[in-house]
Amino acid sequence: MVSEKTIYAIISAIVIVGGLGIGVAYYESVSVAHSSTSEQAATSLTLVISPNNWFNNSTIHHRQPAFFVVGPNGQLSSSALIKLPAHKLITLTIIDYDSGVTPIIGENGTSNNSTYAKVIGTVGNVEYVYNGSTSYINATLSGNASNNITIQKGSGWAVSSFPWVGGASGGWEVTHTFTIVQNGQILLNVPTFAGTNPSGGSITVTQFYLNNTGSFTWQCFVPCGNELNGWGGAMATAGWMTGEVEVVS
Ligand SMILES: [Cu+2]
Repeated sequence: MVSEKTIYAIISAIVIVGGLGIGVAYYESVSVAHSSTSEQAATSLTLVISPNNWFNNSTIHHRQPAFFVVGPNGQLSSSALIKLPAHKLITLTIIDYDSGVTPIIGENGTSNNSTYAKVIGTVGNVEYVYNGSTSYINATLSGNASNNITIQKGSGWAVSSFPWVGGASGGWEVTHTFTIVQNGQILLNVPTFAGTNPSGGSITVTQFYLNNTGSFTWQCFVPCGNELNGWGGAMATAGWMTGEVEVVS
């Protein structure tokens, strides 16, 4: 006969061992999830903008511009969800194959809001622009030969905002913006240089911190889509000219 006490002891042992097992399993799943999260939230982000991507078969929706993320091994991936770390210096590089000025910039298809031609939320509120020969506001670039093309912080290449060029028929020298917003507030605004055809295209490098964790929207504020005064198509489709930024600790 097995005494009642012995049975209780056996049951207790099973419960304790089982509990330990669950504890180990839980700990492992948490640590695995944590390490994969920190892997995805790299401190450098490289984006590529291509101007003429096939959106769908409708005649007005083909040839839409889009941001792509360049992955850690150089592969292209969607910009619909971008993970970034909080409280770390993030280096952003935007390789923009698009060009052309815009008279319309801002929250809707008719706004002319110069705020979005400014660099906001980066270290020093500047960005560094390569492949440009225009007179940027606050940039002091006079010649490239002595600059030695210092990537990331080439002295004299810093731009704090882009000008309006071309008079009444011209526009802001901005093709697209990479803008992170939180409840209508601009956390980050990185405009890309409009370039000049046929030598259009530019590379923008800047650095910034994100100090709050959570989910935010990124959006281009140059209405470069179709319909809705330029705010349809790419402008309203995640992975094209808008998406989500998840800031993780
Ligand atoms: Cu755009």
